[in-house]
Amino acid sequence: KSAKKTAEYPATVPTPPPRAYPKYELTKESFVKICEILIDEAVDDLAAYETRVSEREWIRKMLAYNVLGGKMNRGLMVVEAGRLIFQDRNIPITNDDLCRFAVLGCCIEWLQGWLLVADDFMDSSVTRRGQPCWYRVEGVDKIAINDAFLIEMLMFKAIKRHFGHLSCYAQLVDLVMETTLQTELGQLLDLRCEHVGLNDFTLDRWTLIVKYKTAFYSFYLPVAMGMTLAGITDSREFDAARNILVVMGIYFQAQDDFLDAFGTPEQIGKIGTDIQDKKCGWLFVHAYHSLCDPKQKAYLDKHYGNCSVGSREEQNIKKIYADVGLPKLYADYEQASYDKIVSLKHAVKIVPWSVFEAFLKKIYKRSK
Ligand code: DMA
Ligand code: MG
Ligand code: MG
Ligand code: MG
Repeated sequence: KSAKKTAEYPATVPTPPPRAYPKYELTKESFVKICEILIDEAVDDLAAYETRVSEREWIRKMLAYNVLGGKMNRGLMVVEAGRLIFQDRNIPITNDDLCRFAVLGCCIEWLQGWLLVADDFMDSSVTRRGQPCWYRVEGVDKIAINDAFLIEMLMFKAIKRHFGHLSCYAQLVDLVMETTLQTELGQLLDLRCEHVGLNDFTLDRWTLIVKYKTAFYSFYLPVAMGMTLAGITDSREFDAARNILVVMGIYFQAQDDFLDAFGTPEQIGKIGTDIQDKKCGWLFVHAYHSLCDPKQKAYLDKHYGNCSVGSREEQNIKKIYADVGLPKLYADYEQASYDKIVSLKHAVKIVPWSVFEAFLKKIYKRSK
């Protein structure tokens, strides 16, 4: 079936076929190897666009900097979902199948890569994955904006190269585009907070922001990709999976918000910026609306979003968060979220519960 040619239009630069797949080992190293092959393919393809060697080297370096070095949870979950769906149906999975799941997994890592390049620029962040944010690297600065767009389009090229000849191609592209739109709408809602009064930072607003900016691309997309490539077509099953995964994604972003203030940079690979960025974060919402006394609330009114990284005011706000008992509330919330997710177990009929369990295991009580 791979002999069939990718659909090409008259004005398109031809997409060369992918390289032969290596032996896949179900390890993170094997997954990273696929990601490196995709980088090589992407860079090689650019010769047909009259790019010069120096630009191709820029792109190689830029991709390696921004798509490798993460935990790869999202990408690895595509392989895991695919593998478990095949296993559940007693279909033997071939090496090519595993590699295709891994290619889609890498595509999520690229999607995440460009979202983070843009997110760090917009959030004025300092570090990411234990190194300077891409826009802060010498000689990058505003080029990071174009680089973010480039990673996105090179991801679509990779999907075309590896899946263009398959019948699920259009569905995969549509899935990625819809998910990107949802994420961008979430980012808009998140970034607009800078111009919204603190009284409007409600739990409902927080839930809406994180559902869109995080849950769809981080949790629904990996499983939906695995389902699509495994040939699942029942839209009710996609709905059922999405309902569970959105709950998981919301919980995941609550963890991200908690770690922004209470995680160490060594643990999380980044320096928290939510307090100075005036984010509608999980900690703030609970502190401001239900836990603070009038004096503490007045301090937040004065300094939240109005202080710098590492400042005394930022430290004091973190102290308020601790004093009002947020770590305990968070621990209870973690348990409640876990229980809620497990209670949704019977909603899925085709995708085995082990897929959701594997995801939950990766994130439950995480500290990085
Ligand atoms: C993450 O929000 C959302 C996207 C779409 C990248 P965030 O700014 O809280 O993420 P981080 O804490 O990793 O900067
Ligand atoms: Mg950010
Ligand atoms: Mg952000
Ligand atoms: Mg964050």
